[in-house]
Amino acid sequence: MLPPIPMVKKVCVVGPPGVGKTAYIERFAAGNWRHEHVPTLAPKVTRTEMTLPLADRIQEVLVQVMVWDFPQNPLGGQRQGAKLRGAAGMLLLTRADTPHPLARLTALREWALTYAPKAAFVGVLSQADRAELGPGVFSRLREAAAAKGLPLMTASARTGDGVRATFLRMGELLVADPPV
Ligand SMILES: Nc1nc2c(ncn2[C@@H]2O[C@H](COP(=O)(O)OP(=O)(O)O)[C@@H](O)[C@H]2O)c(=O)[nH]1
Ligand SMILES: [Mg+2]
Repeated sequence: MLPPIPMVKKVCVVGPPGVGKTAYIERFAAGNWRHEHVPTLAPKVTRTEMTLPLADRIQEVLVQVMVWDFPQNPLGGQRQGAKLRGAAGMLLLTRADTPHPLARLTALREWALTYAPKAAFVGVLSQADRAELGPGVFSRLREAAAAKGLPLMTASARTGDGVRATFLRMGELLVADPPV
């Protein structure tokens, strides 16, 4: 097999304070779960890597994902938005136990699109261990999100369920794009 093609992508994790961005990134990057809430005071970039197959299944891509975690107040205007520039992808988080999660996610996406019009998006219902989303409820939500062109998944940083899957989904979208 040929050596994997290296690719570097900026991916931002976006969502209001307390939604679980930092916990989610740490769970993916280090497999850790820390209980206490340490507010993020400055933007932090975590470098992660994943190897993904290309569509032809002959060659692989080594995607270096620079994951951006902000102390952001989303929809917080231009200063916040400017940090999204150059992002190839965004993981949009809203808590699984908040009402109208899809409306929140699409509002986040609208805001983010002004700064990164070509970004790929994945919607994540975070802290899924807190919510009792019956399978019927979740599949209806997922269908409604798909109709708006947004893949929707659930993740829990506490249990780890779904975290890796959401990053892999993002990785697939980044690899599907022609390399910039
Ligand atoms: N039960 C549960 N709590 C979580 C989860 N993820 C984060 N939290 C808690 O939610 C709070 C905010 O998390 P944090 O990652 O700091 O949110 P951020 O402000 O978006 O970075 C912390 O008290 C975390 O322990 C999760 O998946 N499940
Ligand atoms: Mg944080």
